[in-house]
Amino acid sequence: MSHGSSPISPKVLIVLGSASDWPVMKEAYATLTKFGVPAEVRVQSAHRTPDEAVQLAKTAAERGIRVIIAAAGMAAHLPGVLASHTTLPVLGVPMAGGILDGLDALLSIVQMPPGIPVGTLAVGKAGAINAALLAVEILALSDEALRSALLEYKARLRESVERGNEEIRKELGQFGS
Ligand code: RP5
Repeated sequence: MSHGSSPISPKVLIVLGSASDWPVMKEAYATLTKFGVPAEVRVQSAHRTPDEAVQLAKTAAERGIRVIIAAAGMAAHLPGVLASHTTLPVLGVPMAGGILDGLDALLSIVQMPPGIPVGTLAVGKAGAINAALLAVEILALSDEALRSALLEYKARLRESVERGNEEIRKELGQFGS
């Protein structure tokens, strides 16, 4: 699966261990799109298509990719395998499902041996969104416009908390600071 037919070369590569991860991981793609960051989506499995997954990691940097986001569930080896074949930062997103409902994937992704880091995010949708935001933050280190967009995003988050605070306190008849 490849998304974004624009001629702009993708800066972030999102790799899914299975097409079944897409309903959750499209949140990452949507978040990157909001920041105008071109992203490519591929389905490659560390277990079912190991050669293709390795090839994807080995060629990512030369294609202009700056950050890899990898999502996998169960015995989630994909982020670690990709990380072992590239010097690009790899952000791992554990997928829920199976009898351990994501705890298996979380531990598989987070417990990397020293030498091969994988930045591990939360299980599921929160992790998908945060992986994209972290990728934007990494890209923003050398992109002033992206940094401004992140500052605006945080200001909007603050406003939404303030709105919630006011609504609940108004409902309870609690006024003042
Ligand atoms: C993992 O196994 C995938 O990342 C997915 O989360 C999980 C189940 O895959 P399917 O059986 O739905 O293809 O490799």
